[in-house]
Amino acid sequence: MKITSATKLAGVLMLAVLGAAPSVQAADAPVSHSEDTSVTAAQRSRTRFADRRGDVRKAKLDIRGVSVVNRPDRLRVRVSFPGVAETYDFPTGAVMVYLDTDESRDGPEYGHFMDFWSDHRFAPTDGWTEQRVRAWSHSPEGRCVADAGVRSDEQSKLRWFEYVVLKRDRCFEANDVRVAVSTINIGELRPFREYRRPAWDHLTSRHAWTPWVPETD
Ligand SMILES: [Ca+2]
Ligand SMILES: [Ca+2]
Repeated sequence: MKITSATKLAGVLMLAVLGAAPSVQAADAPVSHSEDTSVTAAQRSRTRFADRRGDVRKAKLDIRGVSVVNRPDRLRVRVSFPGVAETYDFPTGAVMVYLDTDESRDGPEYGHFMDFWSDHRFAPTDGWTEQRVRAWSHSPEGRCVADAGVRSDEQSKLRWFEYVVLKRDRCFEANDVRVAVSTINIGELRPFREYRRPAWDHLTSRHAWTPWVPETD
């Protein structure tokens, strides 16, 4: 019974996560890989970074690659995984996407932080630590919250998650960026169990930055 309730709750929470920023999702046309003629400007300007396959004990959050689309109006960071057979067969754990926007300051300035079955937060950082601030907080709803959202592959089979943030004065302001990505897998939801040790994966290595990705039209 406990698992059934948890699963239902998880579904509701996940919908809340995916529906957190409808304005962002509605503005992004679905990405199609089917025909060359359907390639969008965003795809042409996508910069890809690869990570080794199978370099983590648990497969679900094995980072396969990260791509970045850095446009004047928004930043999109897509993290790709192996995928699962069943919709919402997600692990418990988290994805962290750190953003460096200022080379003169050590470490990231911002990050997307997504806990599976819980919530997604965009926040400034202090060093590599999330600093929740009112502007980006959901309670009370901050003035910048609607700018950051999450998308996933159409069938929610953990093939990729994309973290989007709009560029806006006094919210997220950036030109060139670089990213660092980490995942932590702490267990399974169905049936529920926690691993004795969490499984970490990083884009190449912990706190390693990609090269700078210039802003392009
Ligand atoms: Ca990997
Ligand atoms: Ca920095």
